[in-house]
Amino acid sequence: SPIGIFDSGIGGLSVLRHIHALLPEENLLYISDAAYVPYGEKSEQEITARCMLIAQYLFARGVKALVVACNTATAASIQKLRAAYPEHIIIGLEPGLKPAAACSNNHVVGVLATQRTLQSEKYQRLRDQLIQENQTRFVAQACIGLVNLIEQTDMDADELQQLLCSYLQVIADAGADTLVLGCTHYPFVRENIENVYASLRPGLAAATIIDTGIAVAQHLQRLLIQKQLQSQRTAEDPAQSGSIAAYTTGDVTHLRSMLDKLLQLN
Ligand code: DGN
Repeated sequence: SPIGIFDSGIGGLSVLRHIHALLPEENLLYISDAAYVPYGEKSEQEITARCMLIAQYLFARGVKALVVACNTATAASIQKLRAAYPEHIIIGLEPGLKPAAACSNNHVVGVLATQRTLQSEKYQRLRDQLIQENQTRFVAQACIGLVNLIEQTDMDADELQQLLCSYLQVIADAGADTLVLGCTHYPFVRENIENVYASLRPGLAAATIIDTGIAVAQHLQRLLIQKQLQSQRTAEDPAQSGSIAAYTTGDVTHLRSMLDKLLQLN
């Protein structure tokens, strides 16, 4: 049976590619809830309603594990999803504050995420705990509009540059040497983020970028092994393994072109 992965849009594909690379024999079923993107500016109730509906659909399709490949949806709904499906593997995405605090030399960490993620209790609790433990300072920036920009097939490079400059300036002023990509859409503009950030800190070493996509794939692998649910490549039917199927509540043509653009699987 497949692994279900979903996001409000194409952001979760940045997680899917790590899962596919680490577990190439698994069949993946992806849902882009593009009719409802962005989640970041919606209420917790609205987001939870979407997550419950998508989880219900994916479990009905027989997925053996569910990856909530969206920080916003995880913050809003993971507890309710786990309560509704206690017997299933459900993995969420969270901004990598812990690895960032461990990596930062000067104990100043910049966090880029959606408004909803930064306002969530889950995020604030973890941040406060780490502030106490590590004496790390977290400079958070809600990147309103960035998800919508990344969702565009013909993203305007100047617009992206301007948006990143304005969002990264505060973080650069605070002197952060480590940046957390706290939204699964952002890895797709990782290079742009690195370049803009470097340009705002002339003469300083490049920042460390934290993206939890790989760690999530590894966590999923561990759980599958633990529960003996991992797929083996069968000699009789090799075509049956490693497939990727993607569905959307939005525009199919858009999803198809984004899959080609972002995944470049072969
Ligand atoms: N990709 C989502 C996340 O990781 O938070 C955000 C998408 C959104 O809808 N704002």
